[in-house]
Amino acid sequence: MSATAPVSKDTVSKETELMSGAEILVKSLVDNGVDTIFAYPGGASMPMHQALTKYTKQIRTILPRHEQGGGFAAQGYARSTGKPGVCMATSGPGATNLVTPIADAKLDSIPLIAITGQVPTYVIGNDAFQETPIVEVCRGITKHHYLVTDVADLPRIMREAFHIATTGRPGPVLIDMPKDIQNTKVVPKWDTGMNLPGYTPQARFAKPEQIRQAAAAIKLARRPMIYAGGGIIAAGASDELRAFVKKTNIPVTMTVMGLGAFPAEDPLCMDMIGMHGSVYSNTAVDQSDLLIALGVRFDDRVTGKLSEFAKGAKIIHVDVDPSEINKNKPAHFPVISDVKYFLSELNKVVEAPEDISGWVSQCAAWKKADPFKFDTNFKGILQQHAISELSKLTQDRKAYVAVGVGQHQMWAAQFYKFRHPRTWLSSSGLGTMGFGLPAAMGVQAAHPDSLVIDIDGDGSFMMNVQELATCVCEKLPVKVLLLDNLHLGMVMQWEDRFFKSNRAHTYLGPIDDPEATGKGGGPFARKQYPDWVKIAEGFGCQARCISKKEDLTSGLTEMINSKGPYVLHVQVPYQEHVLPMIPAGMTVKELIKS
Ligand SMILES: Cc1ncc(C[n+]2csc(CCOP(=O)(O)OP(=O)(O)O)c2C)c(N)n1
Ligand SMILES: [Mg+2]
Repeated sequence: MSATAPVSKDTVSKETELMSGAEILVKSLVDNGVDTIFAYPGGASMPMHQALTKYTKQIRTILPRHEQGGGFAAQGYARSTGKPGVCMATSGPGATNLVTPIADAKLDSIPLIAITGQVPTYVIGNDAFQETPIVEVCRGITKHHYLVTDVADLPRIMREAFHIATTGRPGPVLIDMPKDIQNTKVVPKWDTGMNLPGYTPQARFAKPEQIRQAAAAIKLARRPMIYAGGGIIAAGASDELRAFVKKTNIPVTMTVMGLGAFPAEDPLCMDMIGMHGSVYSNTAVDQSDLLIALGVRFDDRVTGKLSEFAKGAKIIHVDVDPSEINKNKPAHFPVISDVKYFLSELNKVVEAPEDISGWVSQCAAWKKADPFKFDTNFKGILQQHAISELSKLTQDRKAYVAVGVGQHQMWAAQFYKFRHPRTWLSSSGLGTMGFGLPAAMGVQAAHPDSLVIDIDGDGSFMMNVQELATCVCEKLPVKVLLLDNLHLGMVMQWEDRFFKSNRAHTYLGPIDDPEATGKGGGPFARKQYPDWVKIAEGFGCQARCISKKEDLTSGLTEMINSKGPYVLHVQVPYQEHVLPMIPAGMTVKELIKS
């Protein structure tokens, strides 16, 4: 996205023509390359919807069934393409329904443009009908925000919004559009520049001296590890990372946001790190003497007890956001830089460490000793089994996988083999249940011919199940692998581990069932609730329910090959725990394996 986006040649209006604020906004979207918007209308945003109908050739407007769904769909679009995702809502309740996707985009550094209708400027502050001060509400969860009070500012604001959302560390930008501004007509001045003093992300490139120092530290390392995060994906630096590993032979672990940055099948891939990461990645980082941290933020779900994390290692920390450096863990080699630039410069000079063959074989031995595993003798279908089978069945194509939040999310991270950046979509920082289906919908809108799968939990799926209607009506053939354990599994796991299995509102069936208080017994929940096949079919979606092991492959194959949206409801047990696990705030020494 260029900072000085050119004025579109394909204009609906002439340059001298009067345009309303709403039309200026929509034309700015077109000029910034937007081809899809997820927008739910209301009184305060109707002019913008009317304007959208003038640009149907350039922009597809998708009507989600809930603004939160629209916000996550826009994120799905953004996460899978790298381009900004755009969503729109009316004032008041429409706007507040976007708060969660905005907060989510902030924590995962996703470029999102959120547009809200607002009551007219002359009643702002009056508690007018459907008024919420959405800029105030979102102040702490946006990268930047605008309340537009003069229509003449709009071309500049739109240019700035796209620039800010997509440069440096990406993030959400909110544009609040009062209704009178939408309706005011002016002859827009398109060639205005931006006015962003102090915002200079373009200046963030490693200095030659820093590249030399990093190369020298790598040459001397005996037990180096690469710790790669979402920054690699955001910067489009996956190829550079692969080239770096090829040159240096250093093992790689990834954060949950980094999955896909490095191919799972590579022998040097140590898979995911952190609370539910692999035993071998956590062990290797613990034992390393040089930690090359690329586009990561030393999140507590990765580090556990900070003072013990990578205690014996010197740390090279590269991040485009200066506020990340030394935030959680002091770096010996702090580098404020675009990570793609850093790696491509480093790759020109870096040499492999002098002798790490012993270390590399040690890492391989750790990997062999403690793989992610599950009970293959289990009579029914285990979540892990369903996911690894799906992974096998889709490995020859570039499938996209979105998830909800909970056990199924962590198992997907562990058992689905990701090879390509931007194919894994997880609400990682905010951990928002309900993310999976709408995110998958947004991916499908961006990649109409691709296989897009939402691996979901029953609790998470319920939170945005209404988006099945969008999938059906907008012809977005998303597949849902619904791993139904009739529980809020991840919370139940913590009950089992830390609260003596005392069930406290983690059962998703009727409260008079013994299972509601943990007295059910048996691996499966006794009653099924709700009837997911009926729900899916009610939306006009194909669906099937399976519970037997022998039906797994045929069920998955039918789902994958179906033409339209499809829900494969899989009944799974609820006793299963996500392992390994390093309890919050602890260290690899306290890692639970069984
Ligand atoms: C919006 C929201 N509310 C609550 C939580 C807390 N939470 C985390 S995981 C989880 C359970 C998720 O259940 P489900 O989607 O069925 O997945 P499972 O763990 O059973 O695989 C809950 C309640 C959350 N992450 N997000
Ligand atoms: Mg569940």
